[in-house]
Amino acid sequence: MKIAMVCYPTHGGSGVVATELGMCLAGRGHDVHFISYSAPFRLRGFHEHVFYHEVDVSAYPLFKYPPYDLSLAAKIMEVADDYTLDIVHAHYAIPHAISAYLARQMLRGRGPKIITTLHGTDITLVGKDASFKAAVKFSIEESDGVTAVSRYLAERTLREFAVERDIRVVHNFVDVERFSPRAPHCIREHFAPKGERILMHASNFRGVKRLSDTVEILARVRQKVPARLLLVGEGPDRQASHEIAVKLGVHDDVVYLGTQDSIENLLGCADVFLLPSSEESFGLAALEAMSCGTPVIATNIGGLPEVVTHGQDGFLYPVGDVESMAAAAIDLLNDQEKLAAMRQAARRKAEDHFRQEQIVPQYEEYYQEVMDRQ
Ligand code: GMT
Repeated sequence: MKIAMVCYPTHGGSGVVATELGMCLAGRGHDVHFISYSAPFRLRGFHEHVFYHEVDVSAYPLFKYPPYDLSLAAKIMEVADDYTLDIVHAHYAIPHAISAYLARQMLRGRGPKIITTLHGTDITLVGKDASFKAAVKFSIEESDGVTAVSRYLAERTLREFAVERDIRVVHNFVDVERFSPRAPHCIREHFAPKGERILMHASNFRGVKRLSDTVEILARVRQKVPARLLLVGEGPDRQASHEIAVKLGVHDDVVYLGTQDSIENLLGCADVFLLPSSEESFGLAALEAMSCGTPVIATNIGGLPEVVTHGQDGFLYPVGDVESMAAAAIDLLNDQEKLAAMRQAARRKAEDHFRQEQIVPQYEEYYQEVMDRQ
């Protein structure tokens, strides 16, 4: 098949899933065309069957806000025409699904099928904004196929957007060879020179991630076990988390690593991965940690219970319950046998339920199903 992946190129879950999916499909012989405003960060090196088309945004002085959506629609149309695309796969409803719809209208029925994958905040946060809601609903209704990354997200979309259509659940996935306990990992001593235990969190440091809770957890853990917190990423809540670390007197043990392209080399270094989010449609970072054999302590919200099984491969607690999260971490860090068993269970979960070889064919089948429909 000839497939376009329309996605955000930055360090965000939807862009990561789109890129990994595209590379895997290319490895299976499909032609994959990435369309974005810059090359997706995980698209490293040369890959056979992979093409990249950059969207140029006009800087004409009349535009206070350059119309990216229109430039994107024009680029999708051009690529669809030049390469006779079968599928345009839009990752994230805003604006990708809407631009894909416009491109198809401009092609006047000659166009490819449009499949939209809902990732989370396009529905749970941004999509609920009054200025976007009608457009998001419209793009979902007008797509030829719609997938969601968890049952939770599919159900919430149907309920909150009052759409009556099938939404196929295709869970996120991981390359278990690359994200592996056996992958070349960072040197623990570099981050924990006195043999401290390592807590880790990775995200875009936005409000929903509750970054400060990770610092609160560290402060409680450190009262019982020497530990350090490695924070991977960048975003608006970085400064607030630093201020809390200073207030709690743990700032020397909070290490900001910035955004990292090869997080697979860091995750296995951690003893525990923290994801105390208030919204999480799936939690790809948690899955990648589990694949590296790192148990997850997270919140019992959104799609996280579809990824983490409480007490088996991690722990889930209510949003803001930093006491319980810290107690679970302390218990685990003090019990080597339990930690080792949980590490194995986390890895097994990734291998048995979320390996890319198992999930990517679900997308291929769905593409075919949508193409076969009149
Ligand atoms: O986590 C984010 O805020 C980024 C966001 C995105 O779309 O880039 O992530 C969402 O999509 C990921 C990939 O499907 C999911 O694993 C994340 O759970 C989801 N984030 C939220 O729901 C907050």
